[in-house]
Amino acid sequence: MAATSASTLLTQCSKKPDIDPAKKGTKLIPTYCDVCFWKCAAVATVVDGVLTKIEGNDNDPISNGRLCPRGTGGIGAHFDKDRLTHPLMRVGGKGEDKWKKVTWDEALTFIAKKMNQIKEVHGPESMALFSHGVGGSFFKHTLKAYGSHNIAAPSYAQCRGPREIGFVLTVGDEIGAHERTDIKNAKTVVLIGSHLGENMHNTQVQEFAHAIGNGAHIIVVDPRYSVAASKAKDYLPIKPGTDMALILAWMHVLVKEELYDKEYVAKYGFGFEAFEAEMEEYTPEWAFIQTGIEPDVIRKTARQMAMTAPATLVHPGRHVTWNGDDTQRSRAIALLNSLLGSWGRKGGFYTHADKMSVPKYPYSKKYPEGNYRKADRPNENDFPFANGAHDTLSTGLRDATLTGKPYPIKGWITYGTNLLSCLPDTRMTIEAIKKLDLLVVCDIVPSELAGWADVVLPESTYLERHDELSVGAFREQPYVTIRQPIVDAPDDQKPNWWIGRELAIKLGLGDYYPWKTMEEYLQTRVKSAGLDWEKLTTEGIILGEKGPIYMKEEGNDDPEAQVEMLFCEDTDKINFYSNALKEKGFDPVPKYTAPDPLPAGSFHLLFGRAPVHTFAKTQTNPLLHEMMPENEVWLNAAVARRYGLTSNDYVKLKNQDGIVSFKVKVKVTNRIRKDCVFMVHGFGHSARGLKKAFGKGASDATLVTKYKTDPIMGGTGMNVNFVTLETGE
Ligand SMILES: Nc1nc2c(c(=O)[nH]1)N[C@H]1C(S)=C(S)[C@@H](COP(=O)(O)OP(=O)(O)OC[C@H]3O[C@@H](n4cnc5c(=O)[nH]c(N)nc54)[C@H](O)[C@@H]3O)O[C@H]1N2
Ligand SMILES: Nc1nc2c(c(=O)[nH]1)N[C@H]1C(S)=C(S)[C@@H](COP(=O)(O)OP(=O)(O)OC[C@H]3O[C@@H](n4cnc5c(=O)[nH]c(N)nc54)[C@H](O)[C@@H]3O)O[C@H]1N2
Ligand code: SF4
Ligand SMILES: [Mo]
Repeated sequence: MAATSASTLLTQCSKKPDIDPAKKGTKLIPTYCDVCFWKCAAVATVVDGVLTKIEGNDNDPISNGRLCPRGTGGIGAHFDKDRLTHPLMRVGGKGEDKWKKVTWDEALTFIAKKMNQIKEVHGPESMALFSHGVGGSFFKHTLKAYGSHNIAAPSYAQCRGPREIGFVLTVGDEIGAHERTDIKNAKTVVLIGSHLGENMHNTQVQEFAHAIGNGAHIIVVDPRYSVAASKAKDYLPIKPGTDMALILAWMHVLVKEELYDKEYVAKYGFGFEAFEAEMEEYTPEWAFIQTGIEPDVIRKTARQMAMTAPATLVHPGRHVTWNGDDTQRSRAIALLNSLLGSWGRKGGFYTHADKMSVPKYPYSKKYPEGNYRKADRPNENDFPFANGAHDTLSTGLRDATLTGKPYPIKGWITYGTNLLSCLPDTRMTIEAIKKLDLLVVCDIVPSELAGWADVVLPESTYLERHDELSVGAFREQPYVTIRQPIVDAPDDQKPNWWIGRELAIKLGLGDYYPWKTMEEYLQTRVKSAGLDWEKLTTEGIILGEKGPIYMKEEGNDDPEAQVEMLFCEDTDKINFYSNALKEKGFDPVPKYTAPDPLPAGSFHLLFGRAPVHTFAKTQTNPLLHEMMPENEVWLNAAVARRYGLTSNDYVKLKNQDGIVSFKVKVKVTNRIRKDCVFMVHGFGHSARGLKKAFGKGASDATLVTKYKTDPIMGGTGMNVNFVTLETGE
């Protein structure tokens, strides 16, 4: 994207900053990006006190000195005229969108009073927090100090949760974010739905480009001819919801043709015989009937994978909550990689090097003992494998709010998440909100969810605040990165750490915050790690000692391959057969479940990302808005002809439950199956305060009223909705 001039941005500014003589000149300030959660380190340029551009930090292994288009356009958030400017309290009925401006003191006093009432009547666990992103850290701290552990994130059970559990059950470890996929060194890359290039997670896209440049063989499985598909040697336009059948057939071919890595499987595998016996029936001919992919294509692609193994990466995806059997599908992907011997090996999956040791802030006060049983599962035995570190189920907390079981939830605080665009069935979310005694929404813009709040707290953007350190390792390189304020917040917005701290003080929990400023907090952490504060704040990043990333194996003295691999806890092996699943009544070897049949005249509703937007959170950013103001609905050309539609006509979509979308522009294309429509997630905003984005395009979220819950870990499969087209006005 071309750098936007300061004057262009200034015309978009809600309040022109005073040019203070002290601010004259050009300053470069390092930080890390927050337009998504990839945490690319960046350097912002400020001219005469005005933020003019942001670029990648050359020393950062995550950005490699380059930001994605969203990161570059991220500075628009600072200039957004639609921003929240002051704390707001509801004066009308819930959801009527009638407000009075209040001071921070009034807002936080009100919240604290309500929270203390809830605690008195129902116990502290009746307050829940929904939070996405690093900025939620201090809200979490305050809520735990108050006595509740009901803290959920839609980036888990609506995103990658089933993938993590599927891999833990199979190879004994999570994929994690950043993904540990060795795309750069892979000779064959298989993408099952992962739409890299539209999904813009920076380093993955850079590595994907690198792999293509190196002549890697790309196989893409997607009902839609994605950007990644356009780079593929084999494109498999699969019938939606049938990927498990394809993966099983691939494994059938590898086993039957004895193309799998026998040595690897014999050495590291558990239960292979039972697995092998179950693969017998999944012939490519059987899979053809399910998936629509020709048997010879299935055989050919399986052989291709075997040919370059172990440098064959079957990408595990990230947003995998599709059909409700997502843990098992992810497990099948882990098994396919295991047959190829790619887990732990170069060109397959590596392990990030160890992070640098940066001690937590030395708080002396412990969180209170309380009801640590979370409210997201009415029965203890529900979703037996939802037991990761970040396991709380957002829809479970919503159900508890609706039913009062296992105990009532009476208050929600939300931070950096719009529950009306990320949870399935927004009707249930609204019903749950109606039952609450308190809804606090902390956001930067007046989102749909903010419209239902009792109190709205306006946060300063990531360009105007400090945040928690980013302590991580990408491939062999450990790093610590800092986020620091580039410019002042234009109005009465405050940073999350200030809000979390002040709220704790109002709740009588001030002892949990012995520090006064974020700089003091950060300096304590940085100094206790023995790192140079001056260097970190001026360079933005401190790099650690590089470490090995591949599995240690006999006969391989490559210094990169010295990681002691731990496999599954129960067997110390890769579980081709899972006793853990069997014990809980699940299939020990993945099986295929056919998707619900498509009703006549309907289409599968598919959705995904566009390179210039993140979720439902960037549509009001003036720079990103300009690049893509609305989404389109992709329609196969033959189908469009039948409906008499051409590109740029508008239609509405109606789902199986009678929900009708806003009108949305048609994109006529041969790049999608005839039984599917596709749209980019995050558009069709219905909040009137989002002036630029209001009514532009359609929302997939409102059409996702149906979902299938994964019985293993509680993820919500949302790719199970059907729509019809409503033409005419
Ligand atoms: N229908 C449907 N649902 C989905 C998905 C989908 O594709 N389709 N994707 C799923 C996936 S993969 C994920 S990870 C989740 C994502 O879900 P979320 O992360 O919850 O994403 P959004 O719903 O866009 O909510 C982000 C909110 O944070 C606000 N925000 C932005 N910056 C800041 C800030 O600095 N401070 C504060 N306080 N707020 C800020 C935005 O204005 C917005 O209201 O959604 C999941 N749900
Ligand atoms: N620009 C941008 N990049 C992002 C994000 C963003 O908001 N904006 N969000 C980030 C986050 S949190 C996540 S989780 C990822 C999500 O990105 P990914 O994990 O890559 O993708 P998904 O959302 O799972 O899948 C979308 C793709 O799956 C295809 N698809 C739909 N149904 C099926 C099916 O049944 N089978 C197959 N094989 N394919 C199917 C769709 O056509 C589409 O191409 O993106 C990340 N990167
Ligand atoms: S991938 Fe893009 S939006 Fe995400 S952190 Fe990096 S530059 Fe920012
Ligand atoms: Mo996600």
